[in-house]
Amino acid sequence: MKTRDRLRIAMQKSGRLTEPALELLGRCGLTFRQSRDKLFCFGEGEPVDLLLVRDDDIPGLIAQGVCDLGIVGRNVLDEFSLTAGRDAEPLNEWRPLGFGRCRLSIAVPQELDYQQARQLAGKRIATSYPGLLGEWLRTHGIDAGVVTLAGSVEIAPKLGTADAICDLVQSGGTLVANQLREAEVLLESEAVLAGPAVLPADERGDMVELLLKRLDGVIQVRESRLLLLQTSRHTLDAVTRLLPGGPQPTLLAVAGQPDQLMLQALCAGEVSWRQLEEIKKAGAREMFVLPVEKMLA
Ligand code: PRT
Ligand code: ZN
Repeated sequence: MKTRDRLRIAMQKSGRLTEPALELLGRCGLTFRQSRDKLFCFGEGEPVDLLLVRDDDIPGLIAQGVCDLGIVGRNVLDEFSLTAGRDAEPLNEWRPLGFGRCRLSIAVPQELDYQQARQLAGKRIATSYPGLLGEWLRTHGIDAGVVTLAGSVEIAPKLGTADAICDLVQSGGTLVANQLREAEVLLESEAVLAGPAVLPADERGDMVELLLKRLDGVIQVRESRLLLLQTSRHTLDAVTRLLPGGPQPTLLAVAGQPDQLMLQALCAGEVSWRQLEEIKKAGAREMFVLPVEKMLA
């Protein structure tokens, strides 16, 4: 087979991951001309094209070598790896991408007094993730029935086709609406950049390396926050101890107030209201949390 000289990335055609994936690729300098049938998008700047498909098809397309990379939920990638069979090309999660967060959980009817996993023994659990559920049941030594359904898993207990379900949960609203309660979390998921465990040894491999570097820069900046606050000198230690991880803060004098300092710290992740309230209690005031747009160390 003739090798391609352009990199091909598979992503979801229309769904939860579509917009954030396109946005992320855009930030990495990849823009696309959308073709009419919308299956194939030609990359404009870099030699990178997109294939727009159903998310479930993405791991298989990579394993077959039709695409070099894919943007897909960890839940779909891991399920493929567990069920594809030994002959399939092994896939790797190259980067977590920080969107499409959800968890794969077992949920039980609210009226069940659920205390521990052993109570699932002998029950029928409906799921679209038989690989991941089967593996979890095996590692926990639980003998339960797995009922594989393609969709509408959450109504199975009401229909009497299962006693519990194993499905993706985000806000938990779907579970509540179906009188179900989350009992066990099997997998924390988010969108990931998936690819073969061994990258192609030609220009496409170089392009993947370049893309990974750009992604790292984009992800690092996206999660960084600049924290600005004022504190008096005698509360400085207490305030500094509570700062979320990152390099040493910068201290600036405040004009006309010799006891006051302005503190500036780059934080590696989101700063929550709780954290801010704790820092304030330690003596900080005038606090600002700013997003970081670009960073060049
Ligand atoms: O057509 P195609 O097959 O491509 O799309 P799809 O319908 O299979 O996928 P889509 O767009 O629904 O989800 C794509 C990916 O988004 C999933 O594989 C997950 O990795 C991720 N994701 C994040 C979610 C959710 N959050 C989510 N909440 N996928 C599905 N859900 C569903 C879940 O199945 C349940 O029905 O939303 C419901 C639960 O949501 P809450 O908020 O009520 O808990
Ligand atoms: Zn799907």
